[in-house]
Amino acid sequence: MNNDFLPINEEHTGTENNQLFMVPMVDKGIFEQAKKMAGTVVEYRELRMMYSCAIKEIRTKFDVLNSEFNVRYQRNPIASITSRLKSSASILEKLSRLKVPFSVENVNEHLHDVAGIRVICYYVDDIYRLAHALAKQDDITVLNFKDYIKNPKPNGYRSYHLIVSVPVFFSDQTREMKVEVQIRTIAMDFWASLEHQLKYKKEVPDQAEIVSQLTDCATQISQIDTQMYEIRNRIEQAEDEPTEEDLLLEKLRRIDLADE
Ligand code: 0O2
Repeated sequence: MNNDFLPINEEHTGTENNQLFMVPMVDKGIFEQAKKMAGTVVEYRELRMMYSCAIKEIRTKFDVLNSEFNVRYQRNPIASITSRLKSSASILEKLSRLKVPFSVENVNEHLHDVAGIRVICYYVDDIYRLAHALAKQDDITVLNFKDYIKNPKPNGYRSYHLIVSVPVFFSDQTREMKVEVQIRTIAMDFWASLEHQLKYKKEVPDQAEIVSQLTDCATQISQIDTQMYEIRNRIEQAEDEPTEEDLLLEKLRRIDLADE
């Protein structure tokens, strides 16, 4: 172990919610910043609460879009939504990487991914539809976006990323809060989750070869996404003319859906 590194805790890996995690190791600089963080605990907790509320705002927007698409187009574009608040250790690590000292102001100013939400879609076209629908909402400001679907990372990573700002209304103030939104298909998410795990499994032998294989898998997954999209379009186009009974049942189904 590098002597410059001090563990916050004992160094170990383990499982939490069935996911591999590593307790982060911090250098002496970060250790001092951690003490500073602990000193501003009330202010810092309040900031985390605000980010947590911003996640709720964005999540609700996607829930609404999902319900609307269901009623209008008879299918859900969203398979699932997950969210996370960046851990304090990761915040310190990232600030240190940016060579910015810890302060509540610096977290707000320099970090764009304290609040993160991940939207998993079935089909690629739904990713763009949802991103566009979110971006054009009056209270949303798009600060940045990255299209890793049209321009995948060299390792094959594909996803659509947006950094948005959303107003959150508190009892005594309104705050514009930044949220990182990642939108990807189930297939893209499957790949990204495995690749992420691999990064932390330092003991995996022949890592370079595995990384190269993963890049091949990413290409295959991209082809599967395209094929599934084409199959869906063909099925939708080939659908029979509905009978009167079908139309009536569909009407009833839509009435029920509007309640959800
Ligand atoms: P976590 O724990 O998921 O939040 P930055 O965010 O500034 O560090 P960058 O390159 O400007 O880096 O942001 P980018 O490219 O938008 O990537 C941010 C997030 O996308 C990452 O967050 C990952 O969640 C995901 N991501 C990006 N590249 C990859 C990749 O190659 N593989 C996988 N599995 N995920 C990726 P964090 O902060 O790394 O982690």
